Amino acid sequence: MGERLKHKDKDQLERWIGTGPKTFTLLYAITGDGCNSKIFHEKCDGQGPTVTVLYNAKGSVYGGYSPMSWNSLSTSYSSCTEAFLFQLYHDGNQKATKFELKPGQYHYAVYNNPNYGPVFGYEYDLFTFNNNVTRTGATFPLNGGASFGKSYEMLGIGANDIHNGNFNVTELEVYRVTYNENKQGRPWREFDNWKTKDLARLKEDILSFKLLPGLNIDEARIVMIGPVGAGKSSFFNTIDSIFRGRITQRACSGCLAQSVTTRYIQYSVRTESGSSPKFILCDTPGLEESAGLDVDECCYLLDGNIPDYYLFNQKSTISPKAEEFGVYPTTQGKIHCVVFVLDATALDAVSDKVVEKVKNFQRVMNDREIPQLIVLTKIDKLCEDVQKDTSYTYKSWKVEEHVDKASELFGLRRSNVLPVKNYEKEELLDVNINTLTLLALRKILDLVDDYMQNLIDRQKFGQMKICEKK
Ligand SMILES: Nc1nc2c(ncn2[C@@H]2O[C@H](COP(=O)(O)OP(=O)(O)O)[C@@H](O)[C@H]2O)c(=O)[nH]1
Ligand SMILES: [Mg+2]
Repeated sequence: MGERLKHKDKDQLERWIGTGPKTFTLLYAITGDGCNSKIFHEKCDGQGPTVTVLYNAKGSVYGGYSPMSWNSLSTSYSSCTEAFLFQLYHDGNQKATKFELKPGQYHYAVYNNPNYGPVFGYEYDLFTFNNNVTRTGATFPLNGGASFGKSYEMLGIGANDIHNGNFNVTELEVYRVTYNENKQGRPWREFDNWKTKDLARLKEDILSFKLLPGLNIDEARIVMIGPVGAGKSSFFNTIDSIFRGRITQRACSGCLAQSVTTRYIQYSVRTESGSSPKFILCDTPGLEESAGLDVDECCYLLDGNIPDYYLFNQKSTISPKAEEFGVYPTTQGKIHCVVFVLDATALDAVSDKVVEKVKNFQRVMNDREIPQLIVLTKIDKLCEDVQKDTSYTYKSWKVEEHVDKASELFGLRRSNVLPVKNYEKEELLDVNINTLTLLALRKILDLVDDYMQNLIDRQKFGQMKICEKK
């Protein structure tokens, strides 16, 4: 039986219930078990706290939480203060709202009747179904009813804004909710080593990164592309700070409307002891609808034709005839990995034209088999828990939601979307910020390694002539 309730929805319910980490076990689903009160009671009676969730074809999701077991012993109300109704989505849009019991209505929290499905509130705020409901096509026209607002405080939200004005559902699920002391908000991405010693290991991993022999490439060249103010310069500064052991500000960062970075600048990183990890980060001017790189410039950049510290001219594109144009780019000078840097709080503001521009860039990147990832910045602004403690990142459903969104926007794998929190106001380094950043960097270097292996194969099978410097 497939669960329809998403991970982040469970997290939201867990927070509303508010008594610690929970496990949700699916007990009953009408699509698999049938919409039948006898079956509902067989599966759900005596199971302790449960959550009932209704889904309709319009993408609305709502329901109720009962801290008490369902029973079919008699027809009676059960009394409590902690039951609540909720909505999670309306018309497919997230709308997380909790509707609590009104004072004086605690005796009518839930209603048990052997012939009814789950019922909440006095005659009845939410009455799912009576006896048996047969499926009509993909939906179940529930024969109960919703008179929201009798026992539960609906905060001015009308029934239409919860169930779209009808009671047809595509699914109704009941989950048992149990306390799970081993679970501290299940992460959506696995990683539990947020300790200083693990950070040291991560740093070692990155410092020991070497390019495959046989390619004559000493350093991986990673280019950052993204809108003005996305945090490209800050991402470099954050990485640089980690290796230097103090907050550095080598790349000029700020919040001017026009791009602070107007040059193509390549940065290498130096550790406290003076060694350098084997990568170079390349900063580019901000990507805008009518400014920043165009597709030709993007190709020149990828192919290593654009020299370091080149000042981009908004009015004209660099030409192969230009004096500074690198005519014999080496494999070393080419770009080996592209990182799109996006502000997590501004994903909706990325215009269709910018997305189209990026899609065109991706075409030329794919032609060259260059791996692409997204670094998603400013996640501290998305979620208070992350702001307080960056190690909460992989548990935050808000971050997860924005990772999903960014992955869809540019059509890249979810696992290649790397949430980060850059140094901006901090004066001191933080283990968790460092760990999250280095996890992102390690992933980037993993993809560089894959790319290099492909280069070796191209060389081996003679598909691509690796261009060497004269
Ligand atoms: N809160 C927060 N602010 C950030 C973060 N990354 C960058 N910023 C701020 O966003 C602004 C723009 O950053 P910048 O690196 O100059 O963006 P760029 O134009 O892409 O190079 C600066 O004021 C940064 O301090 C982040 O992760 N969290
Ligand atoms: Mg910049």
